[in-house]
Amino acid sequence: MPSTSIDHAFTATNLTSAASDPTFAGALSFMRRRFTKSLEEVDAVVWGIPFDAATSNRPGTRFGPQAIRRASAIFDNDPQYPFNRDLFAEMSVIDYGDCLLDYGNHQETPAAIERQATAILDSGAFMLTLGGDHFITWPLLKAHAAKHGPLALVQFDAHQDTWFDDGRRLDHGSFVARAVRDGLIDPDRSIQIGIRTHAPDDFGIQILYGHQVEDMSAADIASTIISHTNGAPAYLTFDIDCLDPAYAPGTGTPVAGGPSSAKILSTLQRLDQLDIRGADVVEVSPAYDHADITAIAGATVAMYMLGLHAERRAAGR
Ligand SMILES: [Mn+2]
Repeated sequence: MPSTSIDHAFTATNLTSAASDPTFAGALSFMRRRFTKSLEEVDAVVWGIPFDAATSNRPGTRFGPQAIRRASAIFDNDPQYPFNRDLFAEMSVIDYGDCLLDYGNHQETPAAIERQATAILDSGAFMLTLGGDHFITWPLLKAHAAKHGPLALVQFDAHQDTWFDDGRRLDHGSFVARAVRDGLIDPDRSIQIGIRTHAPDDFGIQILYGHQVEDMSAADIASTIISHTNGAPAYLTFDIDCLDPAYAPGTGTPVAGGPSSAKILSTLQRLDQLDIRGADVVEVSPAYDHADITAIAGATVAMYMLGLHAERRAAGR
């Protein structure tokens, strides 16, 4: 189809309807959603948190939101596979731009993220966050838990992120420890998928290790997630290093032996019964990427998260 408009991110006249910008041109918001700070009449918000100062190994995820937005241009005006619908036919989704942070004052970062996330959630919108390193999920969980109570954490990751935390350090490897300590998540209803490292604590969270995921079908993984969360309000966090480095080389702490993007996307597709109250995609680090492999994977995971939300809305859930 020839394009009938361009720069949908700022020329769109309403917040619904798919864009028809050429893949190679036009302003690069996430999936060409309108860039705006207005939260009126908004069903879902996509925004970026370009923060990587809590990274233990290779930095660079501050460029993640830009890379994911750019890669999302590949989703054109067609119905989005596998949902077979224009996700934006009835669901108004905006790109809120990025979280304002002071690079010289990182101790203020958690409060700044929590404050801006809370403002978004207060509008009633569903919030999808593009990271950034995995530290950002802690203040995001604080904002969500203030609204929904303790959440079932569904974490796709190569790492448990339960490392020691003294409450002051900024570490992308301890957000789960903090979330348990602060009562933001319910460990008994939480689950981690794709883990292939060891950390000192699991806090009773169920783990599907990499080798188990290798032996399981996507349907088995999804049904395990659904039964373990058992209808609880859930937060879905997707560390791109869950995927094998073959499918996501552009990340700071890659671990061999992970699942394919095909298997994990097939798993996500089956999570329509999960009561998702918020979601993020983190740890995309384009400096280590090749041919946008990782950015495309991250953008696709983010699109699936919106797709699951659109399915739930359409089903009246
Ligand atoms: Mn992580």
